[in-house]
Amino acid sequence: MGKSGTTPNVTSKSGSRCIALVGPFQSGKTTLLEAILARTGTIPRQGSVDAGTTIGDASREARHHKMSVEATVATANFMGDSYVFVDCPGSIEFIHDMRTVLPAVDAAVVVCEADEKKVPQLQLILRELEDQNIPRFLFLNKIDKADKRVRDTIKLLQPASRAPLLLRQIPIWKGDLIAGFVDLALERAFVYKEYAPSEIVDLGGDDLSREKEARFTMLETLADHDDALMEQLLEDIQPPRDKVFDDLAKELRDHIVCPVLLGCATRANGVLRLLKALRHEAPDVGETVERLGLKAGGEAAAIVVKTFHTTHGGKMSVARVLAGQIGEGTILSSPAGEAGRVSSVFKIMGQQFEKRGPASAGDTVALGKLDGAKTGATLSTGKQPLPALLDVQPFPPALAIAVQAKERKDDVKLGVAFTKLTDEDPSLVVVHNAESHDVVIWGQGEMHLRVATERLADRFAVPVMSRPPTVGYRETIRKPISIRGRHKKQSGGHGQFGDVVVEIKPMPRGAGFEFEDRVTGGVVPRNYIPAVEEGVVDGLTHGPLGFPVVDLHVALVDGSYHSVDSSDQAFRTAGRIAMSEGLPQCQPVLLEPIYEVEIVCPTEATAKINAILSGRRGQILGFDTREGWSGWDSVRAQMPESEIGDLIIEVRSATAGVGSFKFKFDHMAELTGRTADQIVSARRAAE
Ligand SMILES: Nc1nc2c(ncn2[C@@H]2O[C@H](COP(=O)(O)OP(=O)(O)OP(=O)(O)O)[C@@H](O)[C@H]2O)c(=O)[nH]1
Ligand SMILES: [Mg+2]
Repeated sequence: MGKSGTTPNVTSKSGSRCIALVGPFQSGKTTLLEAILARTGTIPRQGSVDAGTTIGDASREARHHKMSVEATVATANFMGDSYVFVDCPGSIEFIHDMRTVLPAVDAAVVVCEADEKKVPQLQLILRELEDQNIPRFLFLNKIDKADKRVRDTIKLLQPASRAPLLLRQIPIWKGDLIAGFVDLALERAFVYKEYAPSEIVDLGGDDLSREKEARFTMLETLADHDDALMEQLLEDIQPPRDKVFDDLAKELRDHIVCPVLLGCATRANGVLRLLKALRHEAPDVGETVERLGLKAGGEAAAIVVKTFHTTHGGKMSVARVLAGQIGEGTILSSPAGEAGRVSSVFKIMGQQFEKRGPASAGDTVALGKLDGAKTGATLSTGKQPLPALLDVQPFPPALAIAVQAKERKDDVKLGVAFTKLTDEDPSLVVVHNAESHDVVIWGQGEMHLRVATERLADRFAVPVMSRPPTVGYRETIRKPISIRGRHKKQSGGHGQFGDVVVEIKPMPRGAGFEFEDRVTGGVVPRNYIPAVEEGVVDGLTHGPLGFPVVDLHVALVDGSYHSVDSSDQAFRTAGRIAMSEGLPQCQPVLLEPIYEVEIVCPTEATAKINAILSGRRGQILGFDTREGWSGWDSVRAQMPESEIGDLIIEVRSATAGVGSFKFKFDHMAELTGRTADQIVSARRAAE
């Protein structure tokens, strides 16, 4: 490995590095990846998100929506070292793809903007990194649009980070624009060139004094955890440059600070300095193995960061190799069982895959045909599979749609496509509703579900239709009655005769259904009684309002039979008749499912959330500060299922995209009045 001319103290690294590009929605991650690829000579020309020409957003869905909808991997070389960058989506709806990537990376570059509205999103992402002890740089992007002092921006962003944000570069202003930067560790000034490396310039007098001051602030922060440095500062001794770089690297890796670099991804400004910082300061795979607690003996080990199914070539697992070597023919196991035999190893460049030789510790590659490997799985080659290193559970889904194949003949294909879709993205959940026969896809939001249906059509060739899922309404009764159900038919030879008297009465909420046999004297013979109960149950599937009937007690109290014409079938029909004639007289009433919902949101949005909940017939149960999250609240409420349907859309728009909620069924509640009438007439119309 060659030494850099400008930065002292290069430590030799082993293996390829894996770096995640993360950050709030639309902050410029994909553009930064493009700039990195162009700067490293990996691609001849820098593409743009707006023109749909980037490596990161090359998928059809990403180009269509001009946003990242999945993690994308690209491989590059810089100064003789190999790097794999994973461009993660910023939208909270696709955050699961980021969360499965993070454990495997050596460091993350958090791309952010000087935008107050995006601070909660930044906090959310930093929290993931902090919780997992992943070293992180902040790349303050879109510096070409800066309209406030960088120092003020840092103040704005600081509440999002637990570790102090350590400004490593200060801008050089030319009028209202930032024309370059001073690197505080190097003590050198650079002016930006469009699509070309920045040019070293002399520091002017004014900039020089600003540099001294900013550098001192940086050193002071570093000295908080370095007594020797603190002493030097107190004694006014200039620490040697090597010492400063050592401290920067150490404190980054110990998660004590979060260094901040400046740049503009669209013009590839600041990108070279970022790459150099990664080269000198980011940990290598050895440290990542330690962080993950991997204890491999001689065997090879890897973790799967992403899974996808190609249109023709079967399943691919993007994996980071942590130890040993994995090549064509390597048989891998996970704690869940055998994962399969690697068909080929591929170098990844966005949507392009190129066969390569065996991968060794540090490499991030695609492994072909590991049908038994799941995203997040720990793979290994030994006789005994290594224990799982991690378990990334998706956030609970928040929005659902019912789907069906546009063409009946595709039903089987749809089932297969669902399996692949949820294998790729476990934050989607497919549920078959036995009662309504709906196939319901649950996802993290509107765009997530839209992309899921687009993938069904584009990648798996099953176009689908979607609609809101059926709400689980029920009905019950308020008034007890007694009624006779009589079935008598005389046709040709054998007739049919069944005759029952039942008492129907309401039961408390949640009691369900009870049947009681109070027949005396054998007026309905024993052997027909189960048939009567079946008939009653038949009558409950579709009550007078159109919904299943619950919370009632039915007692068989009287009846009569015919020695020749009576049968199970005849008594079952009699039971059903008793219900269909009796229930409308029992004052039927609609029941709707009520859920308990817990919404978390930044405090400034809490009032808006309360208003949204009240506007949706919600009953606020209380609110509190969110545990462990400064500046966030948690609101609890009870809400009807029908109002939760698209609640997430409103919650997201009230919270700059970061609000989320959990819900669980609580109880069924009576619903009367206009809303109930509308539901009942909609049901009738649908039938
Ligand atoms: N002015 C300016 N615009 C930028 C810069 N970087 C990115 N953009 C623009 O910001 C928008 C979003 O850029 P992307 O690269 O797609 O951002 P992203 O973070 O990948 O977005 P998601 O993956 O969807 O979260 C695009 O219109 C870019 O052209 C920058 O440095 N300066
Ligand atoms: Mg992107």
